[in-house]
Amino acid sequence: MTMKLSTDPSAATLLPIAKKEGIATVWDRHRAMQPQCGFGQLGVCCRICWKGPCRIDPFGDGPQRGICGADADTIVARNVIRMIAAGAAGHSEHGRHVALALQGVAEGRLPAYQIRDEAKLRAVAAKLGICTEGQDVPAIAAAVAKATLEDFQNQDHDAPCNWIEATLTKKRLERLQALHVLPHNIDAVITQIMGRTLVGCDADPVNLILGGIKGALADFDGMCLATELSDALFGSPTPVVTAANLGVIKPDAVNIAVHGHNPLLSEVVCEVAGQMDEEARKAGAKDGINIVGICCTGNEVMVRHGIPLAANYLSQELALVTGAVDAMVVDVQCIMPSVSEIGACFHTAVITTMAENKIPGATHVDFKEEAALESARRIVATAIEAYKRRDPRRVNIPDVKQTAIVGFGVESVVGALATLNAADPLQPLIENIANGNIRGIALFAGCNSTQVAQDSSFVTMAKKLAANNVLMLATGCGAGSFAKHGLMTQEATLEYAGESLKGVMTAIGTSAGLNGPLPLVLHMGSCVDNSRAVQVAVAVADKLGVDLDQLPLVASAPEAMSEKAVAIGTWSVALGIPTHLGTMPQVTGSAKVTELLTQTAKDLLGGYFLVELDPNLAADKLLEVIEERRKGLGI
Ligand code: BF8
Ligand code: SF4
Repeated sequence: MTMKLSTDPSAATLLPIAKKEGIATVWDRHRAMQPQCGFGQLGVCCRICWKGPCRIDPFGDGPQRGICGADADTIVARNVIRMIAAGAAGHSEHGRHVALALQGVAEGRLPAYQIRDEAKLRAVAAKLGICTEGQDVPAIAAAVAKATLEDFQNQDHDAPCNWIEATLTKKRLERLQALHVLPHNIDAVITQIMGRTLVGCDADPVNLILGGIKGALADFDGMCLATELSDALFGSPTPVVTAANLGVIKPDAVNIAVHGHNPLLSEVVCEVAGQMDEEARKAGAKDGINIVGICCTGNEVMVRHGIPLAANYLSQELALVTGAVDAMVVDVQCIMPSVSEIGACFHTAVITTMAENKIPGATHVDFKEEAALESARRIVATAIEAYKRRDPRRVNIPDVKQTAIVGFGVESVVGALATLNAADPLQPLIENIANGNIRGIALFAGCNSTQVAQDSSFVTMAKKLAANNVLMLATGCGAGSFAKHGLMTQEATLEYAGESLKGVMTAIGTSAGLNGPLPLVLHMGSCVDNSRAVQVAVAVADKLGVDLDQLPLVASAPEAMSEKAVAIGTWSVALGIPTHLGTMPQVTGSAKVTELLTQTAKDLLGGYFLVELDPNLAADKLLEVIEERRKGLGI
């Protein structure tokens, strides 16, 4: 049986071309990898020391303990919390980078950056309890940066991180404090996970998972600060009409794909590209420079500036197969190492920019915030040079592109609601949830994975939830899926939303000046921007005087893959949110860990993992959860 690889129509055009050209893609390598290791899939393989590798026999015939005596429960728990630590490290390193940039701006050291959203900076300061009266913008920025960097430096175990304390409901903070899982210092918590999972340390699966939950909450802290400080520096998202899929690549432009996660790079590349447009035209590109996004960097510039999104995770290689990407500029995370080799099959310059993220075969242009403009100019000049080498006979841009209305941050959602009720913007949302016009809210997050036909689970689930009047938010590659499949349009709302949801979306959209409904799925941004959805949920919970685990709110990562998704999913559970996974988590080799995450968590935290690989059944199960929560609230 051949499994459908992708439901993205551009893949159908480009995969045969890749095949003809002898270019292997992620799907070819997936096939070559079959059958994948069953021990790894169950999480029962341990490589933590060199007496190993050890693996536990899941059928009970062979070894039930590793050479050191660790059993399946210990091994699985250690493996999964190391994944959480890695995910938290990725997000919070991104966050630290942004916080240091804010500090640099405050001190006047970074001419390429400024505070574009002063109101956001002030709001963040107020949230962190910083007094801003009589302070100028640099002083406020310095104080916000200092309070943020404390989350990486505080050594008082009893004092939780500033951002998490300023973000969650009081009840949630108390509940997490009682379990001793509130992080006090992001770096320390990540280090503790690595330390406690060394050979011969923590062997208690419950204790290990609690340590993992603390790490996941450190991940949440890092995501919150990354999102909010990026908004202060680059502007908070506002609704903007743009486009998605590989058809956004233009045949007559110098196409630069920005790929990765950190807006510090992509923002400056976008700005410099505007200044160098004439040079591109002189090189023969009559449409100048065209920036397109891939993965979460794509989402960052999409929601802030309406830059079109070319691809989500699984189609990053196909962007290169179009033969029309002149430069792919990458920073950190989710960049397939294969891109340099595929770029070399064409004229494409694959440019790495971060000292700690290099790829053999790529060109490295070191990017430092102090000299950001200079580096960005070198990058854009490299793209223009590469364009001159482009072979027009090898250009195959699929005629596939969808309109997408994106840019729904907390401020813009509240702003849209305020057009209905200026005095109490959340009231219309709460009223419509209470009266059942909106049954509940679902946050779609996470990646693509070769375990699922690309985008298929996202799309199937969204259509079913929409028909059942569930309001949907999305981030990351999930948002990319919906944008590419035309579900971020007003037409999609008219076509797929249930009657009552359609009515609410139309009322809000019309009153907010969109001349029609809100798009079916609201694009909140990149993966770190999952923190935006939490902020909306906290505001609603506070207004109702309840905690997050009482709201008819669910999360879903139907095509999850990355260690970052493991961290996000775990904090989502810790915040009290039922969290669906549509790919099999590598924990099922331990009945105890599986039970902890899918059942015990419900008693301890209110949230829990719900694993369902079939997207239709998954949507049904989430609808049941939403109804159960409604019943709990008596609505
Ligand atoms: O941070 S959704 S594949 S791009 S990990 Fe990666 Fe997954 Fe995409 Fe963004 Ni998030
Ligand atoms: Fe094997 Fe134990 Fe070493 Fe893991 S830590 S590889 S189970 S001996």
